[in-house]
Amino acid sequence: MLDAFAKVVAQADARGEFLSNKQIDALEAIIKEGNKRLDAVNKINSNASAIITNSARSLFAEQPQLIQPGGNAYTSRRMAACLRDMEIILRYVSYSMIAGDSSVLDDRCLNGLRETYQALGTPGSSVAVAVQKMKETSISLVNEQSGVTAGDCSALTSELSIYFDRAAAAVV
Ligand code: PEB
Repeated sequence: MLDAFAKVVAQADARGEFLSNKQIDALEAIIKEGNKRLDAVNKINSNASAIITNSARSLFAEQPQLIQPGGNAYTSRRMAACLRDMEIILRYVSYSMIAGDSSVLDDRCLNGLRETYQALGTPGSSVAVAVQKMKETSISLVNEQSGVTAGDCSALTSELSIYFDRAAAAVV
């Protein structure tokens, strides 16, 4: 598991080089936007259950076959597993966001997930839709300016998008 700083150190060390100016500039940007990053993660964490339940509700409205007999989320046990999976994915996205690096998401959540879903008969493409819905909700929450100092969050929201997109692409 790496964060943005450990990542460039590992890359530079593999080549036996000092950090490049470009690498230092990227780290400087992370430091400068540090408070915004914390606000963004805080916003996701404190709204996690709403992000999950609203996204799940919207998925099941679009794909009602999932919750009908024979559907992969049919029975409350499977529904609970589905909501839990969404929570796990959102949690690892939030870890990546605080770390500024996707390795924690890749290594501890997405690695082998497609194969797990294939074995379970869980439709990965539907999981990907749920992840995209969590992405949209999370980004609009991060862009809300209430309760935080107003500022430009475009770099942070595009980074956040990348983590959700990685999760969605890993399950289809
Ligand atoms: C991944 N999900 C499920 C299982 C595992 C995971 C390992 C099997 C064991 C269990 O049921 O607990 N676990 C999960 C994860 C990590 C992990 C991400 C990462 C570290 O350790 N079904 C749907 C929807 C979707 C869904 C499309 C969006 O119809 C999910 C939610 N996952 C789902 C369901 C099950 C499951 C298991 C319904 C139960 C399937 C079953 O038992 O038949």
